[in-house]
Amino acid sequence: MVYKLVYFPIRGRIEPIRLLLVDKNIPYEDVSCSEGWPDKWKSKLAFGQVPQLIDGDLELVQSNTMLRYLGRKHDMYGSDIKEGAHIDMINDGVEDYRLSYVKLIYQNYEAGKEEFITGLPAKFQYLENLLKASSGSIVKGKKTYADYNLFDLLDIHLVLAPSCLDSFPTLKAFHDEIANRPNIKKYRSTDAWQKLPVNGNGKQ
Ligand code: 0HH
Repeated sequence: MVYKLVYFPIRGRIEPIRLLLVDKNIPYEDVSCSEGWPDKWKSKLAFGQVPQLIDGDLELVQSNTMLRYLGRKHDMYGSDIKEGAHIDMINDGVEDYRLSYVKLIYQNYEAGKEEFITGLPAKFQYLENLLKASSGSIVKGKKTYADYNLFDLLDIHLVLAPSCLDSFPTLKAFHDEIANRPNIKKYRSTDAWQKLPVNGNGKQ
């Protein structure tokens, strides 16, 4: 059964899920909901929102639930409950930072961009410290579902502020390693991916 990913044709909240599947060579199909949104879709979605992951008879929404489901299913959730909790903790931190980014992009881009960028080092220092403590990974020697979410978070911030990782060597090495993994590199080098908007309102 091939996973179906229902979302708008943007990177947005589904990109970490796409990256996980691409890296692991797990087939999936993108299903665009932009045709007929909201009438055709909204009432069928558990919270009236996308992204949605369809795995046979399972229909999941909430992007972080989808990531954790794939993490459990494809062995990217650590090897015991303590590692699992550590992975969740970092993923929840990534979600907090993603929410600030989404708020900037959709509600305050022009007025807030400069101040937002000035505040990035204080946030990124926490992530730098966390990764440094595990030899540059979320869990030493293992890929986790949260790796793709953290990678995407760093990646969208690099689009916003290209020098934002310059003083964070561990985060920069983490980003470079994932960007250069063969399947991910190939996926991100396609014309289709390069043209895919980061967000739904044209701001990035
Ligand atoms: N907590 C949820 C999660 O993590 C949040 C989901 C969410 O905000 O999954 N979904 C939004 C779409 S993501 C949604 O369904 C933001 C992208 C907006 C793109 C719009 C148009 C793109 C056109 C190319 N929003 C619709 C709604 O709430 O009615």
